[in-house]
Amino acid sequence: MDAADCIFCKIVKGEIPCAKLYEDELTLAFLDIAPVAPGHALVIPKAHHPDLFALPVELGAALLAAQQRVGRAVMAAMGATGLNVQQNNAQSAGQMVFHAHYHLIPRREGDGLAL
Ligand code: DGP
Repeated sequence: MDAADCIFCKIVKGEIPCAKLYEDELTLAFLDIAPVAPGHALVIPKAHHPDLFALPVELGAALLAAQQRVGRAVMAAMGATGLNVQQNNAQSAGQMVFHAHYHLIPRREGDGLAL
C-alpha cells in the first residue's frame, strides 16, 4: 500500500477526522478508533513508512519523545499506573494499518487486559 491509499496519511492530511492528542513537526498522536483500554492512543510518524523496519533511524528520537509525552498524558488522564507500548509489524504479527505506529495502552492493576 502506498501513501495515497493509507488511512493514517489521510489522518495526517486532515482528510479523515481523528481525536488528536498531540502533534509536532514529525509526529502525530490520536486516540485509537478501536481501543482495548480507555485512553488507548497511537503515535505515528507524519511521513509514510510502512513499518518499523522502514523507519529512518533519525526519526527515532522524535517518536520516543512523542511516546513519552503522550504516554504520561494518557496515564494521568486515565488515572493509570502503567502503560504498554505495542508495535506490530506485518499481518502475521497483527499489523492492520501499514503505516508504522506505536500503541500506547494505559494500564491499571487488575484491569484484566491480556496483551
Ligand atoms: P495495528 O493492528 O497495529 O495495525 O493497529 C491499527 C490500529 O489502528 C487499530 O487498533 C485500529 C486503529 N485504526 C484503524 N483505522 C483507524 C482510523 O481511521 N482512525 C483511528 N483513530 N484509528 C484507526
